[in-house]
Amino acid sequence: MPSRTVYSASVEYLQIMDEEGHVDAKLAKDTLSDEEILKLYQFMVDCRQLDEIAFKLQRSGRMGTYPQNKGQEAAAIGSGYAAKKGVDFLVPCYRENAALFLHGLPMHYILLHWMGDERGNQIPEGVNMTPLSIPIGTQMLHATGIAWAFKLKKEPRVAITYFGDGATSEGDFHEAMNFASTLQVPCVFFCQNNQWAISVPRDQQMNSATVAQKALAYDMPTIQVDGNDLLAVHKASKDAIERARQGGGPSFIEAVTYRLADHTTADDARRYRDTKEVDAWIGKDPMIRLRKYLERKNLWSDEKQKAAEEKAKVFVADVVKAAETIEKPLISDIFDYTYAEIPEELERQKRTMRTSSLGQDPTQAGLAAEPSTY
Ligand SMILES: Cc1ncc(C[n+]2csc(CCOP(=O)(O)OP(=O)(O)O)c2C)c(N)n1
Ligand SMILES: [Mg+2]
Repeated sequence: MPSRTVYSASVEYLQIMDEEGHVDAKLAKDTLSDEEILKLYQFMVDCRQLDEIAFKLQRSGRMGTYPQNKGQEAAAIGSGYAAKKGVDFLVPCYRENAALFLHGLPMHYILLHWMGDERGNQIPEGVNMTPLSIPIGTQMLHATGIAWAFKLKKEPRVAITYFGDGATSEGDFHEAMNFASTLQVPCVFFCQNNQWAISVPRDQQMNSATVAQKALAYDMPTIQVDGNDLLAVHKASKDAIERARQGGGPSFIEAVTYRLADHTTADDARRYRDTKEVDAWIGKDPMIRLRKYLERKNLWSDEKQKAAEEKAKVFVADVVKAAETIEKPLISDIFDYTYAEIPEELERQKRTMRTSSLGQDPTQAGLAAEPSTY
């Protein structure tokens, strides 16, 4: 019996704008207009400012912990902008803030989340996303389920889920991919390959040459893009999202990017990362190349940069104020938002939580209206 090849495949790599801001005109034709690039560049400046301020809030004791998004903005913005706001559904991890803001999450919600305030997770009505997922990988299964619901209800909507390179080493990833592919649901799997999973480099946790090739096992369209190239990310995302919307099933995108900061504020990456590697990636910063592109087209200048940064500072100061001046939560929230129907034992605890050591229960009457102290 002759041997034959029963399957073969390859993975395409897409870059449209290089590190110097030069663009491949043919590939750029169907992507973003200069007007959109200008708008998204200012947005990127705003998001980078928020990221830096969040870091400072943590360092000054005003926030619990925070994972910086620095360096990964093009991946979040290019993909988020390609999805339809109010229609499609984002299922995030924790390093794509900009995509969430594009889809209507008020910026101060992210600060509230990392300040430990649960209200940061109460996604407003009409904003289509799940809260940040801190357990690695669990959200990908949710995305498959949400997309399956869209398919069953015959709604032309797409779920797009975000996760890191490290998450693709989890069983949940493969289960989500297998179900999505078998059921042909409208889901886009967007991997931000930032080269590190805390202190574990990519090549120590997987033997695959690319992350994108993992999707081949599930017969999904897959692509590797320069994740610091806004245009490439946008094009790949738009193609995948529209294919899913037309009934073409799930797709996979590997955005090759880099975590320019520590894993979180609880980490010190200098202990395990070579500064030469970091320096090389600083040169590939998505903001730098966009700025070079805009300058070459005479659409940007030092003055405009200064004005953009000033604008971002004022804007972000208001975001911080919104987070820090929110009224304190009620103690009773802990009972009210844990169960749909509160069990009897907790009902009793709620009723008597202010009972004094003498067994009195003097303050229940005003409880609902009275703000707690932390
Ligand atoms: C199920 C689970 N296991 C372990 C962790 C601890 N943990 C937090 S972040 C992280 C690394 C994630 O790396 P990656 O998926 O590449 O995302 P990145 O942080 O690089 O964006 C790990 C192991 C966790 N949060 N959840
Ligand atoms: Mg990673």
